[in-house]
Amino acid sequence: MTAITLPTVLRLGWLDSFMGYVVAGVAIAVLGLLVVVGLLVRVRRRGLPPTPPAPPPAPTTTAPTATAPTATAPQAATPQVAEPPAVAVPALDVPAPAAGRLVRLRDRLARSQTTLGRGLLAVLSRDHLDEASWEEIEEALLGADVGVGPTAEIVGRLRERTRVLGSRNPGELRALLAEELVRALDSADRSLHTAGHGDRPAVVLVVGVNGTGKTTTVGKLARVLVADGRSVLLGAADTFRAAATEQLETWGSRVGAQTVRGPEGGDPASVAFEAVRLGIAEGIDTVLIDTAGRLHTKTGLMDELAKVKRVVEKHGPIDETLLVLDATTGQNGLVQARVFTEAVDVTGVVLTKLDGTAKGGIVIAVQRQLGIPVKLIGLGEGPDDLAPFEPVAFVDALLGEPHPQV
Ligand SMILES: Nc1nc2c(ncn2[C@@H]2O[C@H](COP(=O)(O)OP(=O)(O)OP(=O)(O)O)[C@@H](O)[C@H]2O)c(=O)[nH]1
Ligand SMILES: [Mg+2]
Repeated sequence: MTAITLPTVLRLGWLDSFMGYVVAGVAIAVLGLLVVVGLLVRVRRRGLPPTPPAPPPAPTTTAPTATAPTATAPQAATPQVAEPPAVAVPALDVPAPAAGRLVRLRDRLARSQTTLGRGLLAVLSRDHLDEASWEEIEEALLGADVGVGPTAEIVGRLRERTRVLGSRNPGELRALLAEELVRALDSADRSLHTAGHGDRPAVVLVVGVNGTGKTTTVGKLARVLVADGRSVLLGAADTFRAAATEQLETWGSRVGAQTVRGPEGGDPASVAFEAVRLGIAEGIDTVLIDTAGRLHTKTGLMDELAKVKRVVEKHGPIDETLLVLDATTGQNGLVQARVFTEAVDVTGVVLTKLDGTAKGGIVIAVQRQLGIPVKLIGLGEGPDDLAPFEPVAFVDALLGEPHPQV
């Protein structure tokens, strides 16, 4: 037990005042610390980029050259880049891979199957194939838009082979027919040149008359490329309609691709040029350029496209020029196609709307009459309804029922 003596009391008094000093000291230290922390936070804030300003109000003017102004906006005539919005980024789509799409989408060719597949197989399965039967087969092929030359060739070979083989088994006949249709489509290089060149992106120019599906195809193709791990930039060189640019931007934003746009009525070639320039600067893999399908005059459109091509090629050669044809327009599409092939070097055809026609045979006519390979086919309005064209799978879908081997 400790006795409380005078010296102890004196010592406690000293201790009290000492504790007072300690408390005061600690309070001052804490205060000082708070001031220092406050100052540090302010200095750090100054070093960080400013928080994004509130988006500028939507322009209310309807003047063709007035695009949404920003602090660093170039002149109205200069193409602008629409990036996916910085704030509240919507979840990006995850497109389906392109491989095997034709097989997955084969039922979209159902209408073609009815005309061509079932009709042909019914005739071919008859006990006796007389002259009238062969004429029916010819008519079925012509009716499916296969075209006069290829039809004569296919029927000629089929006649000869069935005669030699004496074949009447439906499975064998189907296989023979499939072989001849595939043969009519084969021997073309269908590879799509979309891989970048290291120092610059691959450039794909998409052309065709209005309404054939160019913008939709550019959007779908962007998805295919993104699904394959490529970076993609879109050029909205259809400055004929403002809505065309928005349509393209919507496709791009769904997969995180930027769109370079110009003012409505502006120079399509300068938009295309700027798109490729930005593609080079940003190390993009593939630049896809959408064009107008209509101008005031037809010759004007061809001149414009030739100019787009010339101007873009200042950056380097165009890798692919895809002509989009609407399969439902049948042989008319072939007439249009010739006009385009004269203006720009078409390297491949995209045949759209094959889901909406019984004339799937147009694929054969396009390739044989134009001498240009069909590289992609459109089988619907959905975002992933674009398939690489594969003759065997296509013919298989066209003929309907499965068969042992082609
Ligand atoms: N059924 C079907 N519709 C398609 C296909 N491809 C495109 N379309 C539709 O065709 C219409 C026209 O497509 P766009 O891509 O705007 O055609 P465009 O060639 O860009 O037209 P312009 O810009 O006016 O020259 C749209 O309604 C598309 O959804 C397809 O493969 N199948
Ligand atoms: Mg368009």
